[in-house]
Amino acid sequence: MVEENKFKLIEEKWQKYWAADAKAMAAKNDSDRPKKYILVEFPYPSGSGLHVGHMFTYIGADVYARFWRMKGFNVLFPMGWDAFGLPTENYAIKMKRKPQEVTKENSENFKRAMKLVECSFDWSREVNTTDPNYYKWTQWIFIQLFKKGLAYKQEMPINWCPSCKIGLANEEVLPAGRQGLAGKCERCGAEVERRTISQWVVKITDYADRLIDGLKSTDFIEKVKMAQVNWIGKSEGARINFQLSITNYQLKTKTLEVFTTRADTLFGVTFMVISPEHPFVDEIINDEIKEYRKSIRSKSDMERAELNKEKTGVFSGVYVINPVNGKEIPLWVADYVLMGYGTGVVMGVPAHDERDNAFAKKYGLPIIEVIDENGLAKNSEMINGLNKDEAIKKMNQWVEEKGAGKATTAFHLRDWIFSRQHYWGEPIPMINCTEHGWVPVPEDQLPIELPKVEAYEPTDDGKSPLSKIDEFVNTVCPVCGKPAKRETDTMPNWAGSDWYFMRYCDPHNDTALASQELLKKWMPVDVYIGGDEHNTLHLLYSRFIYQFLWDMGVVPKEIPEPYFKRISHGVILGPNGARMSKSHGNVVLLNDAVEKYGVDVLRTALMFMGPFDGVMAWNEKTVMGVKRFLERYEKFINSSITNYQLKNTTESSREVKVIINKTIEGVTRDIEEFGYNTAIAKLMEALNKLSITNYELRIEDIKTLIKLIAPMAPYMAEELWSFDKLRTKDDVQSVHIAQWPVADPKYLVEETVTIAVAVNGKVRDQLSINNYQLRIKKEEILKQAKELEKIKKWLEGKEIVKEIYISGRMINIVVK
Ligand code: ANZ
Repeated sequence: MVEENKFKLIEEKWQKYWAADAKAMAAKNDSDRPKKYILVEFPYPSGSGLHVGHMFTYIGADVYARFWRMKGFNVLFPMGWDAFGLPTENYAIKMKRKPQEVTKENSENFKRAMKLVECSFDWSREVNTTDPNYYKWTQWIFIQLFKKGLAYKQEMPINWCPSCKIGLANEEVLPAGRQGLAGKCERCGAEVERRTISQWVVKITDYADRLIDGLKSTDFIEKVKMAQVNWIGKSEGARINFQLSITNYQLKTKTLEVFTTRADTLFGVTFMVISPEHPFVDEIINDEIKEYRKSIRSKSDMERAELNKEKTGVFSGVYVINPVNGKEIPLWVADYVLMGYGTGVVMGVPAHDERDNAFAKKYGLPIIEVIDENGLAKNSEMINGLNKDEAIKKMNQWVEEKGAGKATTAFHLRDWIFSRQHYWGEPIPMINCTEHGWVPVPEDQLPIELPKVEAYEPTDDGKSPLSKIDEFVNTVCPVCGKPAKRETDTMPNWAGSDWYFMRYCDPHNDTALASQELLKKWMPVDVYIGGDEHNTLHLLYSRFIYQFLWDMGVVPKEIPEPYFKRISHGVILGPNGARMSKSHGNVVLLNDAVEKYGVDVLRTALMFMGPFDGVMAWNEKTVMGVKRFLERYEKFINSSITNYQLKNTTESSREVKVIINKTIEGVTRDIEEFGYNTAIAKLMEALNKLSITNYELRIEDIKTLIKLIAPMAPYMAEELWSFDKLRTKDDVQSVHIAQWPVADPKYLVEETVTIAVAVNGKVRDQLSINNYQLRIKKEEILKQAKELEKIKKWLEGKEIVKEIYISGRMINIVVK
């Protein structure tokens, strides 16, 4: 495999062989082996040239899938295309082409690339969200949401990007804290405006608690759980009523309700703030407030909520009464209070809340402290001297007893704006009848296909381009048969990816999104590999849709959550350390890399560059190092095979057995935990040890070495595996379905490891333990260290303040 062309020959040979035998890799619906559903986020097939970074994640997932297949599992490892969305639409408009064609081209391109690097996806289950047979079910799900009252149409202020001509979800507007970018469109960087349009909204907030609780039964990495919990943002607090002062008797409204998490600060309230969009503001509107409303129209929620932004507001002319002390306080209208959270009204506690403080200072409002330096309540009558939690509890009780309020929870999670005024998305399957209002398309008429048209540019008036197509718009009401109009909005990008993992279980079903039986067979996804950028929205939306379908009985009762484990993959940067992209001029094109190094080297090198969840720069040196390693590995196995022929009666020595079994043990453990870089390092180490000493290998050990490298370097492994000399009659044809080796414990007990034991940084003794004891608990190792005679002496009469253990190397006990 040293010479390039030999490489190519090997690749071609096995490509043909594997293509003919693709079934061996495919998931089997009727196998009784244990199943393993390995899911990697399906890509948005963009049109830009594919580079090595694009393939990093898929290769990493593929190593995992190959490994579990060899471990005897019935592995479901599918792939598809999340192909609706703006980038394709924008690109198609620019190139004056049809998005359908562009999508087809791009996904074929991606598929070719994935095949090129030998990702062993089960292509018989490929899905494409833009295929009418697929989005029929995306539309069906929407209708079920509507029927259960979880989808409704509402006039909403939305973020409007004047350049993309699209409504953006809050999360698609760049957040505060990004200097100069806050409030701009995530995709094009244009300044986002506020507009009010009638939109479909999905009530994900009904599931807020479930989405938090459900996490308990999953094994997501902690960072992902936290991201979900924070996004949902559950806040325990209270709603408290403030009466309008008697001087406002002419107004219809008599009380205003605030949401607060700090009822304990009620005595420190010196003003009240209402969101400019609050309906009450209409009752008291005057020129000044009108002017103020106008001035904030283009601000995004993120900008308004930002802590260190200059606060603005106007006095409303109205006063309210603080229920705890009967004091009259002024009501202000200010945009730092958002209509979408809590009640849209806030009690201003300038002594203890940062934003209220800035506001009070600017407008000369009084500041009253109600918490002392020890965090205890003061100036607050019935709760004086209590700590925060006690004070909140007692005050909430007091408020409830007086009928002035109620303890409640608020969520930061917002309902999900489900309308886009764009062409390239799933049509929302609803019909508007003047008599019957919104009526869903009868299910037997699904899918409502996106009409194939010449012009689909978004329009300035904010209407979907579909609204210009009369044949699409005009229809009849399913209830009364009279003329009616179709909804022309399309679904957001997230719709198709909400349930694709279910479709993979049963991709060709045309009577259901997937059968119960096959969902039961394959769900939940055992491991879901994805990018950090999808830890909030995609993961929440798809968990919500799954939970909703679970409630409807569409998915099996015994599987309440869709994903068991979720892990994040890393990113490959360009050689200069910047994100690999055309605009940075640092791309390593996939085709070039494959041409230059071959697939095995590319795969193994990518996996060796760093931890699978890390951020690492492409490094030519690493690639060359890995290339040399694979060449040596192959050569070593080749010569071992030759030796074996000469001395086929010899047993491997105990030394060889120890090396081999330790390697099996380590590589297996590492791959299970996505530690590909360390698994490869262990193979390198094994090769070094075995080759320096000229040990002779028995046939089983040779096979083991081939199997251990197979997930990373599939071609080389297959080529070596195919040597006639190695074969016995019950060997399977392909190494990729051969049985993964299992370490024999009798060879694992070896070597002593010495750990330096220090007290206050000075080494005082050593602890000798067996290397397999290294896997015992840290506490046990520390205990043994503290029992060493010399160490005991140093610890006598001292208090241990800290114990540091650097695995396998050093212990430091800090005493005083
Ligand atoms: C008085 C107070 C005193 C507050 C204090 C905080 C600290 P989380 O934790 O995020 O739930 N708030 C309530 N509704 C709001 C809205 N619509 N827009 C902006 N701010 C709003 O935050 C809850 C706190 O945020 C509430 O508790 C309220 O201010 C404010 F020392 O009430 B607090």
